[in-house]
Amino acid sequence: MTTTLPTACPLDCPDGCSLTATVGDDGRLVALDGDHRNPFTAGFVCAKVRGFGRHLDGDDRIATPLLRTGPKGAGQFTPIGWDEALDRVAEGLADVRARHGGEAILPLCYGGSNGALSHDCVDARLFRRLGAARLARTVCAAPSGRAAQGLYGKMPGVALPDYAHASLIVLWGANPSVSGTHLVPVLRRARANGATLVVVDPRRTPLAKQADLHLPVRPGTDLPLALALGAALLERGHADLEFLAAHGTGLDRYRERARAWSLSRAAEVCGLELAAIEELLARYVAASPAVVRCGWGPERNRNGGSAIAAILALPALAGKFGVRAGGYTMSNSRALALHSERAIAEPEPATVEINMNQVGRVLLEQPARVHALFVYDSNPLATLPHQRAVQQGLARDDLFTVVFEQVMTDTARWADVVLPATTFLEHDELRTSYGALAVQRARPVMRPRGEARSNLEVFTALCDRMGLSRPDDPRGVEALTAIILEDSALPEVARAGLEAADLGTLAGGVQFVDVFPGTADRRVHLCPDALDRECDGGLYHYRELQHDGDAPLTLISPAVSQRTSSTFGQLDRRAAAVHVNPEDAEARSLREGDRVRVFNAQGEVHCRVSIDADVRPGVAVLAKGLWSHHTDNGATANALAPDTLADLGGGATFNDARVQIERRA
Ligand SMILES: Nc1nc2c(c(=O)[nH]1)N[C@H]1C(S)=C(S)[C@@H](COP(=O)(O)OP(=O)(O)OC[C@H]3O[C@@H](n4cnc5c(=O)[nH]c(N)nc54)[C@H](O)[C@@H]3O)O[C@H]1N2
Ligand SMILES: Nc1nc2c(c(=O)[nH]1)N[C@H]1C(S)=C(S)[C@@H](COP(=O)(O)OP(=O)(O)OC[C@H]3O[C@@H](n4cnc5c(=O)[nH]c(N)nc54)[C@H](O)[C@@H]3O)O[C@H]1N2
Ligand SMILES: [Mo]
Repeated sequence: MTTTLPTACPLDCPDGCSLTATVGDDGRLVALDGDHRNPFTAGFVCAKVRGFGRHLDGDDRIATPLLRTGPKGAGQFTPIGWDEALDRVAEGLADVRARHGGEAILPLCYGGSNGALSHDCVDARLFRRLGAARLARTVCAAPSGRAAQGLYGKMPGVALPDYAHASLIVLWGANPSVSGTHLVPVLRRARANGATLVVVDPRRTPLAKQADLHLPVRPGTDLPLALALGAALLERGHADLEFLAAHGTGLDRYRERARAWSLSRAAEVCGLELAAIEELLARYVAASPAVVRCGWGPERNRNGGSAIAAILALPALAGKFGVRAGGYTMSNSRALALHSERAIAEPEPATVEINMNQVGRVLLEQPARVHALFVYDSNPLATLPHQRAVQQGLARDDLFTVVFEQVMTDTARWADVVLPATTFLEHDELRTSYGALAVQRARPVMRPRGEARSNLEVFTALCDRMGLSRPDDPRGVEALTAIILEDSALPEVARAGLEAADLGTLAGGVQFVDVFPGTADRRVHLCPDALDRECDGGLYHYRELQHDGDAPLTLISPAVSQRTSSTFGQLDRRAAAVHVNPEDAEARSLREGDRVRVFNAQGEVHCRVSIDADVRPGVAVLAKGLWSHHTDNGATANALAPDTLADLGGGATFNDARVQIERRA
């Protein structure tokens, strides 16, 4: 006998699928499929989620709490009971706090694949009450979030299903074929209705191959491209001055910054054909509804914040708002945000802040700042820049490290105590997606595997053990869910859906008709002061990264279909390859499948090479989210990625990595 139950995908992806789980009487997961409750899911799911059973019940799943028995990093552990594990963690944290102060404890969590019950909930209560250091969660979406906030106050974007009505779609540094696959059939429908597709991406992605126009921009140069388009709109009389007068501010300042960028200068800096930029401009001017789907590719470099701002300014300049499917989409996370300070029940202390992108550097070079590291909802050894520093930091004998995880990740191997976590099939979750307009409640569909416990249970237990709980603290799934829903500013229709059927959806609005900027004056700010002050050299100031002769290739590390960031990396044992253009391969006498060394002053990766005409010359590609078993020396793209920061939001600059490649003997 089997039972089929509703659930919802929590993974870091714009789509927010509604799922059905078919579970056997023995608790086995028989099937996990997409259903139609969230219409955007459209009855299908990606292969990763369909195969979730291999993550749930695979060999790498952590069954019990574990205590380190061998040297750090050796992966030698002995199972212990929860009582002992919680005692050890509580004692370890209390000891560090007593000797070095609360700020010497660093919670390390990104939480992209977590909802409102497993992230920024009782975990935050614990760390705030401990007076722990605060982590700036900058590894993703920090520059784009700042830009979208500054220009539009995070106005909700064009809803992804509305793309079917567009006549021009620009995918700008977004690759929905892997990173949000439910947009793909919508694009197909739009094109069947006559829409034109343009892709701006250094790689010929699957959709770039089908596109009417592909601009293989040099990584990190979206800023000059977007500014040149903006300047040309203004200079050639294509700007919608009436719209800008009614709904915009900052035009003069924008114009002043953009005017230095002619289309031909941009062509040179961006490594593009002038004719291709002219064609993009002409198509954009002519089409309505025209929508820009801005992805996260353009933000992961030193110019990332200004680049996103310049891209998002285009629909305002060109007057593309005001019609269904006209405008832009970045993140829709603000449309159905879930958050409650009352649920945390402790104000955020003004303790020291550590930028997530520089955790390695801090652990290694300023060891006195962090004596206890508590990792959860994150796999830093696989996902943070400057991997060698992260690893050497984790190797510190004086660092007390707790890793709370579902599976034995590269990071967990360095822990002193490992705590086994439940997955979304085994715990309660409350989740909103950042693309599709859906908010969902997922209830457990099976009993936890082994001894696994949810974040909620574990952080509550730690608060109790450390004497940090208070009688009036909200506790437990029901109380916390009720408070979070009460405090979150959900539109009534979404709230009603959630209450009736665990799923609230929202129809997409028309930008500047039904939805407006969240800025104080409800206008678009083309050059907001706050961003201007934050950027070194001012907003829209382009910073060229000098190519050092020893490392002439730009290494980018985009998302791939096998993983969500590093999640599921244990399931794919195939060796990774660095992809390079035939021209760059020939210049280095590389043949398909050769063993190579990809290196720069910071680190090196030993892997295979794949010769790939879909990668533009001058660029090398090594996938995001690799684990140590994917390469010959255990290092990944993150060993080569710098821990310098983007111009806005302290964001990551993974794609500023510069490398050389040579054949290994
Ligand atoms: N399967 C899968 N899905 C995912 C994820 C995953 O890892 N795997 N990750 C999730 C997360 S955390 C996120 S943030 C989103 C990301 O979603 P996307 O933004 O769609 O994905 P990315 O791979 O980060 O980048 C998109 C594209 O940007 C290109 N790119 C790189 N540098 C530049 C540049 O300088 N300019 C331009 N124009 N393009 C550039 C890359 O070649 C890539 O094709 O996806 C989410 N969905
Ligand atoms: N080189 C390179 N690196 C990158 C990027 C890049 O473009 N290039 N992109 C960056 C981006 S966009 C992002 S978002 C980050 C993501 O980086 P991370 O936040 O580290 O994301 P994941 O690798 O998915 O790790 C999440 C971990 O949390 C665990 N987990 C899931 N649910 C729970 C739970 O309920 N409880 C507990 N305790 N654990 C749980 C999962 O098993 C998984 O190991 O990576 C960044 N890293
Ligand atoms: Mo991300």
